Amino acid sequence: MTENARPSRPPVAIIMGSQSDWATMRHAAQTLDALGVGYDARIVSAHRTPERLFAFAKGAREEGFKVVVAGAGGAAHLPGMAAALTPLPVFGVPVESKALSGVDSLHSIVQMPAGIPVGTLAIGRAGAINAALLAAAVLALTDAALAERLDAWRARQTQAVAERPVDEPA
Ligand code: RP5
Repeated sequence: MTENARPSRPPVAIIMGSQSDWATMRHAAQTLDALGVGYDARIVSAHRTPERLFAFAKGAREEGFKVVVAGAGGAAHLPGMAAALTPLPVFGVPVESKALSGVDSLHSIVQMPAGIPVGTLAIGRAGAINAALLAAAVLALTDAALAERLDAWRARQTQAVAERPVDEPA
């Protein structure tokens, strides 16, 4: 297969520990959609599917991914284990857990030992959106058209902020 005939591979892998994480992680996907950045979203559980995690993370660079966005909740070992197994940048999203509101997820992801970094975002939707924005910013370093789309996205966000608050329906 020639280089041109090869189907284009998405640069971002969005992985999550469970189907239940998708309600949060879909915000990362939607943000990448808005920026025209390709992604592949997969369920990869560090605990329930460890072999799948190893296969994914060890092969992620060869698959053509450039950045990994990893969301998990509770005993959230997925981002850290993925970071241990791939040289790609990993952004971790702590999913809000029922029992401890995501503080458990945050602590599980953020306290990595020196040498294996995970760029850890906020708990929940904000973290998912910002992980996608960081992934896009990394890709934009070598993609001028994406850099322009990212600038435009931020400009639209700025323009959307009203100068004064209004009463909202209760
Ligand atoms: C974690 O356990 C997942 O990332 C998810 O946030 C949490 C609960 O998973 P389910 O029991 O809803 O599948 O591994």
